[in-house]
Amino acid sequence: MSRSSIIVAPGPWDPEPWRREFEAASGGRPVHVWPQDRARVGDGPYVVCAWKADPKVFEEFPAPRAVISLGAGVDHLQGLRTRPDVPVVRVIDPDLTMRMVEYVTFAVLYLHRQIGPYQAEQRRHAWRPKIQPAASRVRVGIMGVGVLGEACAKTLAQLGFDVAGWARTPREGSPFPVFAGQDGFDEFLQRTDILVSLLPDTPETVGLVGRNVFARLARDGSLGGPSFINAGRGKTVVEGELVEALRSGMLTGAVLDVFNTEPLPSDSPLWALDNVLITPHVAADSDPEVIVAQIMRDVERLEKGEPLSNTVDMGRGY
Ligand code: NDP
Ligand code: OXD
Repeated sequence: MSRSSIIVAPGPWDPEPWRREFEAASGGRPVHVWPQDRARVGDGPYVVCAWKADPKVFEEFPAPRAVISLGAGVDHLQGLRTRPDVPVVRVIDPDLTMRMVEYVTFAVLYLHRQIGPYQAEQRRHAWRPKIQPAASRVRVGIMGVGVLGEACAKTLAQLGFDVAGWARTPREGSPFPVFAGQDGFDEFLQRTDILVSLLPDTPETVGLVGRNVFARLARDGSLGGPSFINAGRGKTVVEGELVEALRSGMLTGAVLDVFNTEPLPSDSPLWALDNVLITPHVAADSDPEVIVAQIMRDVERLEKGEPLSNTVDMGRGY
């Protein structure tokens, strides 16, 4: 098969590092950054490598050989759900996975070691030791134990936390318990002190996490109440109900990286809550220096007619 041009549409990200890495790794294939290079794009086959790009890119390039997400999530490619003819590929990379493991481990330890309250006491010059339970007495429940959730679960289990996962489909042979579907949801929530969401944004998960979920978390835990970490997708959470749960004490705290609207609007009540730590969607960034090499291997596979590495079932949504 003939070689493909590479159309790079990195949306809100700085395009220059992507241009640089693609040009260095493309083996002479033409690289066009969209929309900046619009005028230079010629005819011939192409792949589109995109991140939260304006959907207009697919009006201008309606017949890509493949679409490659520059990140792990593919919710930004929802428009392709009706295009089963176009293979969609996502990033699975140890660098990105480790970044998420770092973030989730940090967030769990932040809540477990009660760092938020200690920071508030430091500001008041107050020396007030709290009871500090061992990790083995803290039950962490991870919603979404795919590539990222499973890696986080294994690291947290190594640190001694009592970890379980929740997934869409049952699985066997997991080193930690995995509850599945609506049938396993109650039992999973009732044994969870720190709830971590690494769910993708799909038609099934939108608005899944709200009052109804927070109310079912364990109240008999060693940390005095349940808490929440979201590094998956903001749209899986009913944000008004999250705010209410954090104000009422239904949740003792939260560490949040993703939101209904990003950037988080300056008038969001979340900013002002003392028991919330906010980061601006940085849990696991895509590093062009490592991701582009993986993408180019897939482009070569495509051109040789070989199966692509990490294709996504867009009908399922992840
Ligand atoms: P995967 O596709 O590998 O795993 C998704 C997991 O979610 C699977 O365990 C899947 O279940 C589960 N799941 C999906 N739908 C449901 C459902 N309806 N009910 C219960 N479980 C469900 O994704 P990754 O682990 O690689 O990434 C997860 C998400 O993390 C990404 O989609 C992205 O949104 C987000 N992300 C955020 C980043 C950040 O910086 N904040 C960076 C990278 C990713 P099953 O195992 O049964 O298929
Ligand atoms: C991703 C992200 O999905 O950064 O990769 O959110």
